[in-house]
Amino acid sequence: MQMTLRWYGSKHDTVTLEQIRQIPGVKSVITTLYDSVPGEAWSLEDIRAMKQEVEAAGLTIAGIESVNIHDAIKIGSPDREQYIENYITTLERLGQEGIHMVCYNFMPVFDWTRTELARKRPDGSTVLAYNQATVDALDPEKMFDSIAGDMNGTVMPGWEPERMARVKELFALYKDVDDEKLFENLKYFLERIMPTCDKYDINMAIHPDDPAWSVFGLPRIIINKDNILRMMKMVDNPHNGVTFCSGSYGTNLENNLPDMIRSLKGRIHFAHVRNLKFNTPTDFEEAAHLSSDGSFDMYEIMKALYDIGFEGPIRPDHGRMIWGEVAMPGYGLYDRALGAAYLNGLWEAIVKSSSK
Ligand code: DNO
Repeated sequence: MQMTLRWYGSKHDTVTLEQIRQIPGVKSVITTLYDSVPGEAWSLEDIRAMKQEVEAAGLTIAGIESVNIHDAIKIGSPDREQYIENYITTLERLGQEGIHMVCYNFMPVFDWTRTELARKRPDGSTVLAYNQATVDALDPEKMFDSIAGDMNGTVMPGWEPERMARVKELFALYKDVDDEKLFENLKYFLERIMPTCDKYDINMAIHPDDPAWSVFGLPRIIINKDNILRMMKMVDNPHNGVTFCSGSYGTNLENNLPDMIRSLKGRIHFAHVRNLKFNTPTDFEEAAHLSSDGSFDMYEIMKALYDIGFEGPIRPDHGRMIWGEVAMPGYGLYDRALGAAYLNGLWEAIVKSSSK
């Protein structure tokens, strides 16, 4: 595996490439053109500038998170053709620039959903948290406003204010889209882009829905082993793969994470590894990466990745906000650096003990 850190670009991130470079074992970042609008083709100049900036700091780009999918593609409206063409152009340009992994999601309206961005834990750190009863009582149009105050002045991915201003309109667009339709539209999209992925050796890595169930009555399909295996089979090409995100699949305690990883051998192109602490099955908060701080066995997760021969990029996922840092919730430097060091330690131990 290749340890990386997510970086939002010098315009948006409080963390610098110079800081990332000093985290032991991190030689690459996962980044994106954060100002790009879903549906637009990325320009070669912008991709090159992003690459040059990262490389000038002594790092490389291990992949893109995300090239976002325009709603027309998810909904399956006639104008999706143009957006798919644009997506293909972006993939071609990324491939030409030597970038071979693209993370994306197929979630309607909301990307990830949390009810709190700064819940205080007993150690004084603050973390993102989710409570189902709060979601059930909330008007989806108010979701953004209810958490916006805790964003520390940053623009959170998937929660861009322009997009949130259109929530009502977006809900209306998805009114005839159920799980089956969403699967169908995903299949259509993947079949169209696979020839380009084959040509440029681009691994597509779908991110799970977070949380891994329907919120606000919207369809959500990338939620469990059955559905993800269905997706792998419906477009049976190794370039059609997965971002294995432990913190997203893990929101549903019925998902057996190591078993899911083993069932996806050869199709995991990217891993997000983080821990959650469940207070009840419908109330959880994000914990430190260390197994004993949360509810997951991180050794078993890393061991399963090792056992399937995972060689792709991995990143510590959301960190707690600690040591007074003010950053995008989940994406500060300190706790993610601790996470990277811990995951690297687990990996070294697994590699060494397996070769004895
Ligand atoms: C949240 C992230 C997601 C993820 C997208 C992928 O922290 O894990 O926003 O990047 O769903 O497209």
